[in-house]
Amino acid sequence: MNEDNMLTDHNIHTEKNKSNEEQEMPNRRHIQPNIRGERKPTQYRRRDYYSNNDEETYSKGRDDFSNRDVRDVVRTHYNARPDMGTKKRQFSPIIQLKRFNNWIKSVLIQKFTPKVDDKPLLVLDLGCGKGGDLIKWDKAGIEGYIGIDIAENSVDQAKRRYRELQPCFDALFYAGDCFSRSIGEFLPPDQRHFDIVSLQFCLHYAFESEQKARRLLENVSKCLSRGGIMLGTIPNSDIISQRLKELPPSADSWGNSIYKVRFTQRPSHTFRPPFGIQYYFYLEDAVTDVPEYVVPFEAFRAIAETYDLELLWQKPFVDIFNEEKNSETFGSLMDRMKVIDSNGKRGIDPQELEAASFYLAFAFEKRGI
Ligand code: GTG
Repeated sequence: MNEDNMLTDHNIHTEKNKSNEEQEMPNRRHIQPNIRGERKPTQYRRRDYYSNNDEETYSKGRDDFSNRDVRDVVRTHYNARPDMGTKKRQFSPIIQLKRFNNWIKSVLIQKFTPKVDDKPLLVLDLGCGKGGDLIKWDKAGIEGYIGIDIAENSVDQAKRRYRELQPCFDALFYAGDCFSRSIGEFLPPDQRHFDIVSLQFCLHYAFESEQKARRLLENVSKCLSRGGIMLGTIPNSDIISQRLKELPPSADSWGNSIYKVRFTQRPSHTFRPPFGIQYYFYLEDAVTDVPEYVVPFEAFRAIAETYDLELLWQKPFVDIFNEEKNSETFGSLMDRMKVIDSNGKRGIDPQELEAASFYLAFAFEKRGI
């Protein structure tokens, strides 16, 4: 086992490093007395779960990144993005949108994390990035976490954040591409059993080809136990279809001052065949004109079903906001996460809301054996 992946060094945490999310979100451990407090007994520790690793055997799935293609553009882009830290992040021109999207992910995670006290929850975060969801998973009361991302610099930042945050779960982080390779090549057998697989803002890269989309869903399905949950966030193909229909014939892009979607080849709004429909996405202070692919939702749902993943729920971000903004749990969470518009009301300003309306959230359940 590579010691670098074994993150148990918890001594560099300071209060000043805490984000809004960390300071303000209610922690399930605090709500449920039987899981309150310190770590669970040692049988729930990572060392016991993830034992007998053979780094030599299972490192072959991790990439040497020798073939330059779209995934290298994506990887290079995220590798080049500095981690600005929580203080500077507050001054991001899209901080409202970032808070809003993080609130949406918190809602999704809290809604679909099983509420079980007698069983440790294990999470696989495919496309973990810089570890932006570590606090959310900690609040959800999980016991084990594996984060994988194609951008090795992001993975290093995620490891650093894990050390800073000292969450109450054990974690491993890997750099590699599990959209192209079998998870069996990637993780040793004792690291392949999860209750939740999370795919936040990353599934669209897999829709470059049917092969990649299938590979990813096969990996997810293999890793989930029966009743396990696959959840995530993706661009909303209904919105993309609607915007394409509304575009004048000569136009190939839309957006506003903070985001832009640009097709190199304008597709039919029905998205057939449903793979490889490429566009470039720009979001101020986040994504700089990176190629990604439409995820036609019905095709996604149908393929997922062939891997025993059944759709439980899907909702556009804006609908989640409208439904949950006044709810007891998530409305007050919105206040605590400072998701407020320029008038001091719950929500975000119109430009940011338009960018947020580009996305939907989903949850599937693993059926079968
Ligand atoms: P982002 O990753 O800059 O969001 P943050 O919330 O700042 O993340 N978007 C993102 N991606 C990857 C895509 C994509 O592939 N396609 C499309 N179409 N859109 C994408 O991304 C910003 C926005 O870009 C997203 O909301 C999407 O709309 C879009 P991060 O810095 O990780 O912050 C998350 C959490 O971590 C917050 O709670 C922070 O307070 C906390 N945090 C931030 N920095 C630090 C730190 O230095 N230390 C610790 N401990 N926590 C930190």
